[in-house]
Amino acid sequence: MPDFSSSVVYQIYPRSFADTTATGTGDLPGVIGKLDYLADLGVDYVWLTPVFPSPGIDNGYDVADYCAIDPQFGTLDDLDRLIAAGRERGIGVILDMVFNHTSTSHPWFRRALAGDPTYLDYYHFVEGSPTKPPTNWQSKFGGPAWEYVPKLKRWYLHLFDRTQADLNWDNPAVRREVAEVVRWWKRRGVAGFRFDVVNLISKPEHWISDDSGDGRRFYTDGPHVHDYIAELVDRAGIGEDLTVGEMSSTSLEECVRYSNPQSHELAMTFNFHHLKVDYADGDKWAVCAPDIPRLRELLSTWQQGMAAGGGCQALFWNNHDQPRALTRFDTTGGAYRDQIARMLAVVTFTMRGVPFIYQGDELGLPDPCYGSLSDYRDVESLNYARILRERGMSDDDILAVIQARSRDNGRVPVPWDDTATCGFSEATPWLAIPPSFRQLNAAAARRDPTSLWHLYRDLIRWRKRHRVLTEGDVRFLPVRDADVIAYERTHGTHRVVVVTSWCARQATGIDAAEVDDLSEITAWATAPLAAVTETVDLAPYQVRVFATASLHP
Ligand code: TEU
Repeated sequence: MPDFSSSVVYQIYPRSFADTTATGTGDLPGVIGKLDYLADLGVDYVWLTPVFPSPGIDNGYDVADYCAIDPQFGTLDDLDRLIAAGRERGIGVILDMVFNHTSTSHPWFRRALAGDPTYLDYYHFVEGSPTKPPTNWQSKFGGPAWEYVPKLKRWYLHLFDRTQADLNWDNPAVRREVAEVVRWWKRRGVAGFRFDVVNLISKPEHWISDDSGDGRRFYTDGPHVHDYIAELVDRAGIGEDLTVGEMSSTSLEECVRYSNPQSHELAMTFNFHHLKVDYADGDKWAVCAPDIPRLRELLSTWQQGMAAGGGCQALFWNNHDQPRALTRFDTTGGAYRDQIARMLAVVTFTMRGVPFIYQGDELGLPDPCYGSLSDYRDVESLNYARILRERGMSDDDILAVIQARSRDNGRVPVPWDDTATCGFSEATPWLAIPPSFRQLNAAAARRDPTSLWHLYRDLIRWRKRHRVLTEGDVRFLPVRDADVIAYERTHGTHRVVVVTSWCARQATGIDAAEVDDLSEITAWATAPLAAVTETVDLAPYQVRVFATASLHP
């Protein structure tokens, strides 16, 4: 399996990227039109979240046809043109394959509903009484994970929305079908694949209720998941391509196995533990300040553990499901937005793994903080607003939770210029663009050589030039302050030390001895650099980078 550690992936949420048809939603020609922008930034791959025909209940993660393009995004011809235009610029296209479930509008599910036994066996249909679901499992979007179909006198499993029915991977026919879908896209020239919640595909042999949780312990990293993934990769012939599995509530040991080349499974994995350090008691809907010692422990455990086990991690702070990291790690309400954005960027490009940029990271987009619940669109947000209301929470408190947690935070259309709709669309955008985004537009960022955008561009180039950043060992360093995280990368005689502050006060970072053989890279400083005497000290949310002289940009 090739080593992807010097590659950089840029994630596009096409609906919110660029609209060429004045519909208010982005499309594939919009992506083609921005390829020069992406080539200039220096990325190697673009990952498109699903663009397949879909009723759109979960914005495309409810797929109704795996081998076509939803007309709202364009045509198959547009995708072919995107692949070709990307190739001319050295950019590969990664598609997002959602195989844990299909939309209930998918022909397979429709045939199942019509009672066809072949297709009933494509899903998890279980006979039973209308009042008693097979288990007490909960959907990840809230409410029970089972839906009753009176006509069939059966329940079907849906770990997400009720319109997203889980596929039965124990059925060999299902495994053949999905492998064939991947082969079909690969033949069209697709360079890689992201597999949505792929560690949930293997369900337990028996349906058992969970007396101590929501059921996830029974189906997360389930009994045959490694075999099924290895089989899929082999059959589809994608062992040499960039493959990344999205792993829900997983463990380090499992991710080592999914991504160690010897397992012949995936090139890398996403995990989310580092983005739950602001969940009170692990509850996404209970907001608390980020726990930085916990973040340090997680980053160090995963970075060092993946290295020790020969696994590979996707490095990311944002995606289409997450509130923007620069807002969630900011305890001051926006005062240090630029500093935090720069600090997160440096961390992304100096850790071990494969860096992923999510659209708008390079512009420093914050959460939009809409003023009303009616501004939010996401199915998960709307479900939870209802659930929180049923639990007796006040409207103001619900709005505050949704503002902090909604997946729409990451889905706001990209501001390309400072016009009323920010150059995203000539129509009203499907999700409102807050006026403040006008100042953060891409055109202005590219004109300003000191902008965050240029830092991203510099970091991409810098990482590609130095093996210490791609192949080097990683070790977390002892810190003098609970809100500091520091680590070193080493490769032969080369060494880089990164010291970061995650708080809005001055902090004492690490002992000066850790950097006494290195010199500081001053080009990316976000605040005056305190002299290094006994310790390396940090201004609010500052990042300081020290490196062997030959590594300086
Ligand atoms: O997300 C998986 C997933 O579980 C989440 O990130 C989810 O949004 C969060 O845990 C809820 O709190 C993937 C996709 O990225 C997401 O957009 C889809 O909605 C989901 O799978 C279902 O396909």
